[in-house]
Amino acid sequence: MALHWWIYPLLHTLHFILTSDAARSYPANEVTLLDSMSAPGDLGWVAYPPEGWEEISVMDERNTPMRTYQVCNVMEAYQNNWLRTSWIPRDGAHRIYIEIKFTLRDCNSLPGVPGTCKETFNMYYYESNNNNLWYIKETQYIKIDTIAADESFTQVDVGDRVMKLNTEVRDIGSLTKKGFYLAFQDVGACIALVSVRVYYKKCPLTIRNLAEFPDKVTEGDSSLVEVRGSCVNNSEEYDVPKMHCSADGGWLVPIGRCVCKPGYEEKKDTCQPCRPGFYKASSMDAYCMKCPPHSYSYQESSSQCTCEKNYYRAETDPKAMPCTRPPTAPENPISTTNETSIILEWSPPRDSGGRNDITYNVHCKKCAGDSRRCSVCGSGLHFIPRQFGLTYTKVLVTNLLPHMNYTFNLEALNGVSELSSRPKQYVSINVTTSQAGDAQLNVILKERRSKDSITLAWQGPDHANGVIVEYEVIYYEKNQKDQNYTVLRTKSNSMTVDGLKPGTTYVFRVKAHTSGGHGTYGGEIELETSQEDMLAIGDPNQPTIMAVSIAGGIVLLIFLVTCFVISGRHCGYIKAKQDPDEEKMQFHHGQVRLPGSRTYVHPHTYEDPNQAVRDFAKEIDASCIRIERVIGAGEFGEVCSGRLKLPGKREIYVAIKSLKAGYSEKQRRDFLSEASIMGQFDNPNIIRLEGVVTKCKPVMIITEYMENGSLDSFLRKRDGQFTVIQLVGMLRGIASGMKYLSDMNYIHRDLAARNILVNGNFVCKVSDFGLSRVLEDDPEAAYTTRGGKIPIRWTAPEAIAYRKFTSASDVWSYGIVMWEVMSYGERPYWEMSNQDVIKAIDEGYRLPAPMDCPAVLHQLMLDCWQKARGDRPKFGQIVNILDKLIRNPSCLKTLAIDAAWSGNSLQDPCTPDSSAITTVDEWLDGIKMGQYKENFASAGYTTLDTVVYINSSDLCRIGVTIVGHQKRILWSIQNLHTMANQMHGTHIQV
Ligand code: ACK
Repeated sequence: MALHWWIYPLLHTLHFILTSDAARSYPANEVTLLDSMSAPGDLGWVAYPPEGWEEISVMDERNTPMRTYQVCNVMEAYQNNWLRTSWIPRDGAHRIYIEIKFTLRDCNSLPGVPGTCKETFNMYYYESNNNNLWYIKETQYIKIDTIAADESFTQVDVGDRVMKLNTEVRDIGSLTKKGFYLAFQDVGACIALVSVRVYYKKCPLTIRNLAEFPDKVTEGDSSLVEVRGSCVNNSEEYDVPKMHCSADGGWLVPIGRCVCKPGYEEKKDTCQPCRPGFYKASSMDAYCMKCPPHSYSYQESSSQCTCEKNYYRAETDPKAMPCTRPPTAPENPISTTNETSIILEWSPPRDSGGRNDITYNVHCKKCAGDSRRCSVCGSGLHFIPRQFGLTYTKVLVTNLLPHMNYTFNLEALNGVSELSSRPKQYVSINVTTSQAGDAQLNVILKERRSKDSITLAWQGPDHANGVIVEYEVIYYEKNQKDQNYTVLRTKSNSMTVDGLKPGTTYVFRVKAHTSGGHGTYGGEIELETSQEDMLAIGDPNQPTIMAVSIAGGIVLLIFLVTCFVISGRHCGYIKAKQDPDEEKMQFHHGQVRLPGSRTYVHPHTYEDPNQAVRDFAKEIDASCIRIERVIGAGEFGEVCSGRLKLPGKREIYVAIKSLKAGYSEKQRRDFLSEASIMGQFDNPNIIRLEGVVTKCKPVMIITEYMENGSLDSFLRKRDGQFTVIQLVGMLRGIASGMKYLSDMNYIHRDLAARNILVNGNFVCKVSDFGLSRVLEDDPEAAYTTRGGKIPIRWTAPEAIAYRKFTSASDVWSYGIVMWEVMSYGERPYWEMSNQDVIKAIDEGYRLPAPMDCPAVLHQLMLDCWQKARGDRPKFGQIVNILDKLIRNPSCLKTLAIDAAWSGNSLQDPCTPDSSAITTVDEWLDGIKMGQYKENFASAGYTTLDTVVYINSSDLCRIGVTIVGHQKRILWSIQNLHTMANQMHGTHIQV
């Protein structure tokens, strides 16, 4: 049939439209089975009858033919023109899509066409496993649809794009045979079938979460198909990777993922090897990381870095941790021998090897007499807290044998010591146990004589080397030892020897057997039986006991009838208390220090003040002191810092106050009175006296050195730099020192921040104990109307008014110190004159809360400033309140408002438990971490003093892995630390 006149411009237009159609590349999720536009060669389509559909080819710009089909038999009725495609393989697809592009002429626009002209055509398919059918009956086709044009056109006007190309898509589902044919039936329309594309949909290969998902043909219906992905190279499954393929070829709902193996990191859907110098230890780490210090990786894809020579990584060390090495040996070993026991102390090694898990082992060797017979000490010795794996630099060794040379080799270890083949480094201490362990008995307390018997009683040895098992008494007639002597044994410390001759002199000697061995006999004692029966009670101070020293041994005959013995020490005074403010003592003068002693002895109770100095202060040889620099000026002379090295003790830093030349005797007395007062105190929050130099000039007082000087200037220099908890920690320390002083009935009278010293650990210690200081030394002191010189701003009203100084007036001063601390060294009452301060206080005015001061602390200050001194808290109460605040810092959150007038009473600032926490379990319960009790216990953290050294890696190790829980526990440990530091000076003691 001849081509219709309208078709040529149409084909040109189509040529333009189709070849410029960028969409000739199809979406990735469509697989084309047939494309009439791009099929090479003959399409092989069949048209019948022959005068129906007609193929028209045009060339595209690449000179390849584009085939189109047209039919336009509109002038004749009863048209039935079929165009059948070639066989199209199904290719496993379940649902097939057919996209047709065509133009359709509007019947009305064709001049003279009859009413039989159509504007639709029909589309059919026929399923078949064969591709060689040459004839299909019309009735065998299944109709897909009747296709009408969205746009038909009336005239051809290509320039204005009047002609519209229609695109229609239909689909057929549930195909079962290998392939199918499509057919287009024209029943009398004017159609140009420009393009037929047959395709199906698939979910295309993709990589998601490092898993590769292969092509997946969609299902015929609309269900989702689960597809399992496989991990890309160098990755591994973290969680089974899956996705779902939807009917329209889209991937949905990715689940699971793969992760790059150790040594590889993710880059653009692949796993790339770590570069040399980098590593990735775990597949769970995101990126390769630089090798930590002292390690390297020379190769790609390293999962860890190799430690440099002589550096190691412990099994439990994280791979990100620098490689470390064993520590050097401990340093500065010191031993303090106490006959039956030795305290060994040392300093940590100079080089910790880069780790903080240092422990110490103590190896012990003993050599009897000459050093050729040596052996390992064995299990007889007791090491407290333990011999191996010590975490502190101190150990107590008990149960030593007498007459032995002990060598203790101290070794420091850390987590990589085992890995090093280098010889271990030790530091040694040699100790020889002394005769004192012999339990030699020299003291006969009483004896009773008759004509044929003598009863002896003796005092046990001062320093027994172990538990006393029994005593051995040897006796013989005077000058008859070689002929006859008798040995008797007893478990008690008295014995009656019978069967003696009347009027005869016998010689007795006693020795003790202890679990540590046999002692040697004590001195000879000669006793004579009576001529007649009589009873004689020996007077311990009379020479009825004839103690004769052997080999220079001194017979000690003092039996202190009225003395009581505390811990084996002689206690030398009896207190006769009069007024809590002023007490007088009778005392026995002896060279004693009084740790734990309950009452302070005023140096004025001594007739000879030098004796007080001798009693309470140790005389130090001036050669042991090295003065380094002047740090201040005191009333009596310079204050210097320097070092003190006493024999057998480690060198320490000290402060040295010296008495300037040309002093009067009174000045010397007053100067040294500070030492005889300070020397009576033994508390971590009281400045410690090391000793005095009185035997040469200048006279000096040596105290511990406090690196940060006095508290007021210290705080002024660090304005705003501390947390409230740290400030409360300092206040707690001061209160604890004051509690100690008040318990000893010592009244300070000049408690102020300028008289508190601060050491390097920020531990505050009360200082300034000179007798004259309030009168002379304190620049703040002013004369009162009654003539006394008093630091008005710090002093309680009753002390200013009528010199009523008590511990309660010290509490008032403590309140002022609190205010100074919380305001970082502000001057109390600012520039008000002393007179105005006295007046204001009398009228009820009290210092307002310093800036940012918690309300509870200001309340405590106000309580210290109660007018009636009995209403003020005691220092013990203040310590308890501050402890509670440290345990419950949330109580410190509410800040005080700036208005404070007296009239408040002391209240418990925070309600939670008033009982002190003493066990690890109580502590964990208290911070609501009770679920970790077992973890702590099984890791060996059974006491609070072991807990304070825990860090976050320890917590991980013992199974506290939740970061929030770690934070809570560490935060609470921080508070325990603060308390421990304030209570013990620096650390909780072993
Ligand atoms: O505020 P500071 O530095 O601390 O200046 C004074 C100065 O000497 C005069 O008393 C300082 N000072 C007194 N005793 C000691 C001590 N034990 N350790 C360190 N400094 C001290 C004080």
